[in-house]
Amino acid sequence: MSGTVTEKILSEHLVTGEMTCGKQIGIRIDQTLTQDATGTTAFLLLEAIGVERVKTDLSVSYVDHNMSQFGPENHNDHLYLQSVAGRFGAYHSRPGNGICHQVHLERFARPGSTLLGSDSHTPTAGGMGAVAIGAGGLDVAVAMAGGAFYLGFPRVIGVELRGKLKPWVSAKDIILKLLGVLTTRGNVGCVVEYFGEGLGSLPVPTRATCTNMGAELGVTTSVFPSDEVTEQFLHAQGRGDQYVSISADSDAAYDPIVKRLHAERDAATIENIRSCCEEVTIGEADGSGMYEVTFSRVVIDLGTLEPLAAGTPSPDNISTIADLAGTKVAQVAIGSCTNSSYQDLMLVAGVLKGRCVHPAVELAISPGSRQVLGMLADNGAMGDLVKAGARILESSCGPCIGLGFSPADGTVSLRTFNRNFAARSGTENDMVYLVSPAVAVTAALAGQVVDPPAFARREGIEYPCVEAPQAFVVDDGMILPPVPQERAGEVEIVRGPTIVVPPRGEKLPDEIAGRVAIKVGEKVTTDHIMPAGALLKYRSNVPEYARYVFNAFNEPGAATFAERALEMKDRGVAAVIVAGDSYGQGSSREHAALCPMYLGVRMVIAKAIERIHQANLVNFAVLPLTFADGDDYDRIDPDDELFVSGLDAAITSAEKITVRNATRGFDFTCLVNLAPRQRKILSSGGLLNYTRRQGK
Ligand code: MIC
Ligand code: SF4
Repeated sequence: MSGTVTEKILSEHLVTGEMTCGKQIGIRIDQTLTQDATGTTAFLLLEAIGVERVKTDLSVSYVDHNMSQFGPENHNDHLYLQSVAGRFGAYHSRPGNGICHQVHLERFARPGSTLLGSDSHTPTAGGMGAVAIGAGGLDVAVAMAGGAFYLGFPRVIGVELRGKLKPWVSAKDIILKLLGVLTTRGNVGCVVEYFGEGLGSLPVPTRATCTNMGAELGVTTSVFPSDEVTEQFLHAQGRGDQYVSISADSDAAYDPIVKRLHAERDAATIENIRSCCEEVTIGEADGSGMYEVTFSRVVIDLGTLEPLAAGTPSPDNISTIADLAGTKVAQVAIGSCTNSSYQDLMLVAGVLKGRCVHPAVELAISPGSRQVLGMLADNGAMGDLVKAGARILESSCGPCIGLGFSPADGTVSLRTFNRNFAARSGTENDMVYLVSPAVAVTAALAGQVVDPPAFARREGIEYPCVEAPQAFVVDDGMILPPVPQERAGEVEIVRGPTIVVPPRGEKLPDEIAGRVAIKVGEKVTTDHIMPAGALLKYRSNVPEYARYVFNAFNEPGAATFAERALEMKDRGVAAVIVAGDSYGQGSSREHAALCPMYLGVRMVIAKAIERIHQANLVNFAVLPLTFADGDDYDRIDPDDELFVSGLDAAITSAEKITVRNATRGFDFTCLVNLAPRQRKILSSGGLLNYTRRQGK
């Protein structure tokens, strides 16, 4: 088939549906990945589905999130995951082997394949020419059981790269530039596809940084073509035989992009669009000052990019490093699945060699994988990092998910990560900037934000030109292969007492007499709904973890959201969540649906709900509705009684439903934005019930 890379891979994997924008398609999934924080639930649900063995070409269970092991919970999870992976025919990447996305890129990702992962940064493998999508654990369990994955056929946003990056400018600056153009909002149902002559100079890990952080755009995934650069990387990983070439045809058509933007509030975005998009048209402003801005593709001239940063609370809150120069920095963290590759850390080591971190700065470095760590140890770069005063953390998510290395009150932390949602670092009112390794390491030496090339000139630091290795050191000793089918029955699944079978969804009643249990504002992330950090250890125990739903909004001394919701549940009143735009942004964690469901939440009404979270709500039989008129959001208050009837029919086929606000005495219309299969899932009381009924 001719077309874009996205179209080619999707058409090869199509099992059902029509390849027309917005229409639901089902695709075959070649590979899955799970990580421990979502993986225990995914495997418990796989067990509940009732298959004997995973049916994908390859499934890998990684342990990389919950590694601090305060109390027995984390180790219980590890033992469960190792045993259940062995029994069900999945590979198991042991704690210490690295962050799932980095290891998957190195050892398993294949061009032209489909990968579904229970982590929102699964698109990292798009840097290798795979269609790699993040989803809830139950969707991944269904894929492991051989079921298709369903999605709306995407709009493909073309991003043309021209020219070559200057020294000290890198992948992070490309994706931050793109976040400044596309923002974190309004990209649901799209795929970002990179093309152009600029690709040739970007190694696979650089590409993977761009596709990884594409998750922050809210797109379904991001993808690069598979070319000689991909071939070289696969070859260096000892996997040259897995190379296939995939590129868009010269006549491939990318979809036009339409964004609704506010003339004043979004002035910077409009400026970015004007400066680097083609065929830009700006429509008439409506009564509320919103414009429709249309453009055909994004064009980024790599040679003109400057180092950038994204400040708390959103990855699209972009500034230039020139603007931030002089800002005092107390902490620098280099790592995460976004920027902890061999090349990233060799650059950092090259800058630090023979120098020492600024006395006002604490520097932590977490290598992305055991391969990266081992190679740095072998070639001496690790010695340079250690001698420079860097604190070497293990190869895991660590500070990226608020597990350790939280910054001090009132201080600035520079991180090479992908998310900077308020308090994600573990510190209230944190001031985190997401930056490239070059910006991070120069700030660690200077004690303040500096322009890397200018600082390097002043200090006599030569730009460390890091070549892509001809051969990575390959040692898969920490990846346990599946137990052969004939012996799988002998594997005992280890279930510590903190591994609790998750509750099931229940069919919605035809009528809901509910109450607004909470009303939240715009861009509420899954981190706000289900906090991670120190509470991440309760992931395998929904009743315990559910106590912390909406912890970020709980007031000291007042009843928590969980207490209020459970009290309503006891009285037979359904809890309703009312939310603003982009509700459920961020992670794939299905606990953000599962735990509220456990507390009695039956309905979410928002101005807009993000893709993965919307799917997770449906999977656990919570009804996601959106306001037909966003202004109705302002007419609802916490504790209002809401009444809705005729749900059976609405779920089966209606596009709209009327909700009565009994407290304020008015009716408002909500959109029932559900794909046909989602309607069936809701009618069955959730994806688990639906899948069992389908026999897979
Ligand atoms: C994240 O970066 O927020 C996480 C932690 O990796 C999540 C997954 C989870 O909540 O377990 C994600 O990105 O999906
Ligand atoms: Fe781990 Fe952070 Fe990557 Fe999530 S974003 S997988 S927490 S490193």
